Amino acid sequence: MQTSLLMQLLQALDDGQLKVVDLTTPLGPDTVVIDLPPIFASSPGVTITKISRYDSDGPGWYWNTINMGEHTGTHFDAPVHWITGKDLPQNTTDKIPPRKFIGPACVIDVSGDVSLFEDFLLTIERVEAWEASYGKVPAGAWVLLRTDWSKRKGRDAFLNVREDGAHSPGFHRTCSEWLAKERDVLGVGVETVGTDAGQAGTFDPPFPNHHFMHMNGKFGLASLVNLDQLPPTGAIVIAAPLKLVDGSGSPLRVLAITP
Ligand code: 23J
Ligand code: MN
Repeated sequence: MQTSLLMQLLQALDDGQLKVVDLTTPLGPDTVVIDLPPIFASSPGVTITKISRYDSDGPGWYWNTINMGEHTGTHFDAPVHWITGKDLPQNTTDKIPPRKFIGPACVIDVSGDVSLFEDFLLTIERVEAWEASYGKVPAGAWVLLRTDWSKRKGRDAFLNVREDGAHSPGFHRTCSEWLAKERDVLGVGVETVGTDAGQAGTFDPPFPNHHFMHMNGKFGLASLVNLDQLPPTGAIVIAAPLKLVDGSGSPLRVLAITP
């Protein structure tokens, strides 16, 4: 019997031909938030306070109030987040067309390089080498940078801040601009706290990945986990931010469906 595409998808999930991989880190008081230089305002950590828990404040129900910055934990960066994207159409979390919340994943594994050099930056040449093996990055894809950075446990190891600032991998400015313009990606996703390298505040322009991605209407995903469970190609990513009115981003659940 002919079943619909969507019913075939569910059947494949049930029989194990496809699986769901959770690319999201737990969101709670221990979630590590970016540490900008003290001259800039900082984003607060996560606080969760009880409204009631089957008690006199609500005898039959449990619920909490949550407080955090938009860019906390596994989160989405909208184009309006950066000044270069501030005047683009449909640049906020409530206005992005929902079709853009799902796309194919191109996973570039640079974990070996990063284990040797914390400040590793992805270059155009490196993506072209990946393309020689796996094919051209298609328009509308998420480029996910697998660094294994999410395996670093604890705030100090994860942020890796020294006297001269944070040290963590990212993208060379030319690569960010090329992925946005020449490959027309949906955006980039990373395992680090933000989509720019730790030292990117010192680059020209500062934070070049944010600068070029958001200038071109592209998105970011930060603090992803489990990228080591994805194939280089063949998975799809579902990343739908909260529909915050005028939002610059939001925490979200990021799911991959993999063969
Ligand atoms: C503000 C300023 C610099 C950076 C960031 C935010 C992020 O990484 C972010 O979460 O978008 S680098
Ligand atoms: Mn962000």
